Amino acid sequence: MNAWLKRGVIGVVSAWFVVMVAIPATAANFKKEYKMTVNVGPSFYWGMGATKFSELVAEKTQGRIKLKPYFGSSLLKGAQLKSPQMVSKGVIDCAYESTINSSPVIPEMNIFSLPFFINSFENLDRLEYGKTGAVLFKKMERIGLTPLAWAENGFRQVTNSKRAINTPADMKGLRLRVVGSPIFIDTFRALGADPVNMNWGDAQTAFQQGVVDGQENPVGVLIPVQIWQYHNHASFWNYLVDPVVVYWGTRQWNKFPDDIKKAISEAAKESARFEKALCRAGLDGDVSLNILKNEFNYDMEVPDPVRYLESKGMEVNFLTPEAEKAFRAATDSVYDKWVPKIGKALYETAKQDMAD
Ligand code: X2X
Repeated sequence: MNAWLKRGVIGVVSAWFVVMVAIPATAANFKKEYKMTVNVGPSFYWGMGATKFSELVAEKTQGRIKLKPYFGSSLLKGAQLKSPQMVSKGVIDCAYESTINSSPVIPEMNIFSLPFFINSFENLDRLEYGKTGAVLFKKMERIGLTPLAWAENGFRQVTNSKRAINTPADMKGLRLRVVGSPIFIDTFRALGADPVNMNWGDAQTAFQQGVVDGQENPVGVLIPVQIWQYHNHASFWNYLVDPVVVYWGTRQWNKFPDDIKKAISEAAKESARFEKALCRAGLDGDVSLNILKNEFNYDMEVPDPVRYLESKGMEVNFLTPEAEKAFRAATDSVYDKWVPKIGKALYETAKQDMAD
């Protein structure tokens, strides 16, 4: 090979090398669209958080990453409990999902579903940002998920068309739609109700047709779904809380260069702060309303969810401290069965986080 030709070959080879090395940082290597699964619709508070996340991802990556929310678990044909497996396998890239929907795969997530265990936003934050949250994120990492932020669905309240629920006796025989996570069936059976498992996608038809007497969900779901169309009683019993985690499939995540990882992580955290504030607005004094106004320039449409439900004709009641004790006592069997599944050590860690 003459010198001229040799130089040419070296030139081509080194140009190829530069392209190959530089490629992870170019758009060419990204998917046209990344898919995000969300169990609820876009008008639900948690759906609004997912939309905010995709907007922030576009903004913070200068349009290099397009993340599209697929609402109503449409990528899963409504099978909401399959989100962690599908993200872990890489069939879906990312999720903005309730911990309830990952609890069948990650039993430790049931720590949030122990009845009458975590009863305030302060306690929830202590868990999420304390040792408990760190353990849960480790569990997610072990099954190929990269957790990015804690968002929220909220404290779940029961609504029904029969009567106000003030004492455990009021639960007797109520046919209630619950999510298909087994701890819910155990809890409602322990309380004397007649729970039925149903995916959220089917639940709305069940409410319309009066197949069930009631259901349980936080205000960020009750208001968008206009629950007053079906139920006239709302019992605010804060019996358990439902966080949402923003997570990405690790195999896919690891293909991103560091600047993209950083941008997406920041977008997840910022959207989660917005979304948590939507879910807590009017339930934590002025704290969340001020976050929305001052940090996001957002005026909450429903600044007082309890009054709002009342204005729609619902009768809203709250439990007395004695009633709450009676409900907690009625669910002892749930603790006996579920604390070992969650892990006694994690249960103790959660108690410790709340005490600190
Ligand atoms: O199915 C439900 O009730 C919902 C929408 O709250 C969850 O996805 C856990």
